[in-house]
Amino acid sequence: MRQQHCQGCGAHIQSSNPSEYGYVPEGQLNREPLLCQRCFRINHYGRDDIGPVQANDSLASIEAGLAWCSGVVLVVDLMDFEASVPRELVGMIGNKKTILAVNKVDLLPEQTPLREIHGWIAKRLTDLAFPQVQVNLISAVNGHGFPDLADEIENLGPNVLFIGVTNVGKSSVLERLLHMRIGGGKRGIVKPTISPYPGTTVQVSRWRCPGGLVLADSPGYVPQGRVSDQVAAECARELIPHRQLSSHLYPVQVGELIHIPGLCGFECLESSGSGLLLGFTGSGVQWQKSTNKHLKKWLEEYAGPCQVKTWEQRTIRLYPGQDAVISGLGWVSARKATLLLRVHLPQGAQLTIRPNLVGRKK
Ligand SMILES: Nc1nc2c(ncn2[C@@H]2O[C@H](COP(=O)(O)OP(=O)(O)OP(=O)(O)O)[C@@H](O)[C@H]2O)c(=O)[nH]1
Ligand SMILES: [Mg+2]
Repeated sequence: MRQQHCQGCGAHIQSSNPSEYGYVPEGQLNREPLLCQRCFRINHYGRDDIGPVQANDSLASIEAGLAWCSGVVLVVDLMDFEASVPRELVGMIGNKKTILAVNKVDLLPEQTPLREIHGWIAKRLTDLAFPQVQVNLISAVNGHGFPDLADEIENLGPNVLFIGVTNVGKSSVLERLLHMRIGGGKRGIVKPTISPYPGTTVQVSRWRCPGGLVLADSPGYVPQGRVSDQVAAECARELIPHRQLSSHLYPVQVGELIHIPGLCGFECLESSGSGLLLGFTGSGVQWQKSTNKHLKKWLEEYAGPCQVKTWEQRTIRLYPGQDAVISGLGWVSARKATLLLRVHLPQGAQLTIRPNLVGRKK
């Protein structure tokens, strides 16, 4: 018998275990198209009863997808760019024809010129020794950049795989394309399952489009060092950016602290002048200012839902016009003075220093 797959998440269909992926009660197996119980519940109640796909399983599925496809759309999240382009994943793509679709540009502050963001991405890709690829800035929420993306996809050959780390919006991008001319217009009620939780898509799922084109969704590659992956689901929901980026400007002096309660802190050890730190967030958490006298209270004794248990400290020098990014959490940007900062962050979190994403570029 031919193996059946859930249209929403790609999982193999089974009727024996409701607490595993792909469960459909026996009486409903002849429905067309098939949607598993987990996808049904995510779509209707916003609840994932089984949880994220495991890293090893998603890796095996991504490898199978890469062996099948003629070209790749690598979807990345502009709000977490560094975690979105892991070396291993880029290595796996190898020489396949690739488009880099930089998603979630709707979260940028309105006055940000996209021309500057293009330049910033080109520079980041060079710094990260990333191969030269076509870059498209898009938003699956408001449709920005989709006509151009659809045109570029036509150059990738007949089998196109959407690939990327978890939660960057692969399924959302695919869904929007399926509604466009390239996807043959509206595809009925079953669509790729989208959720705010990382690890929703389970296996490669293929969508046949006019002219023989096949677009395929894939499970997310699980990156290392993203704080939102290391915390409980209710906390991850708080941390993942979902609204337009906002920034708060804090003058900082030696002995002062910019922090997100219970999650991270940037303590000022030295300053070359009257320094400023801009704290960026587009999520449910907020930056605050305090002094290092209260560091323990705000970081270690804070009892919010996201309390970190094991801490790590790093000392960095941050120059004006640079961001210090904690993957899956947020970033601070230095202005006016060079600051020596002691960073308190969750153990294993990725800390990156980069040219500033938002604000005037050199
Ligand atoms: N603001 C904003 N949110 C987006 C955009 N695209 C996707 N999202 C949101 O990002 C979250 C993840 O979207 P998915 O499409 O499920 O992401 P995915 O990459 O398929 O995730 P996995 O299957 O878990 O790997 C959802 O809450 C989406 O609504 C976008 O362009 N802008
Ligand atoms: Mg998905």
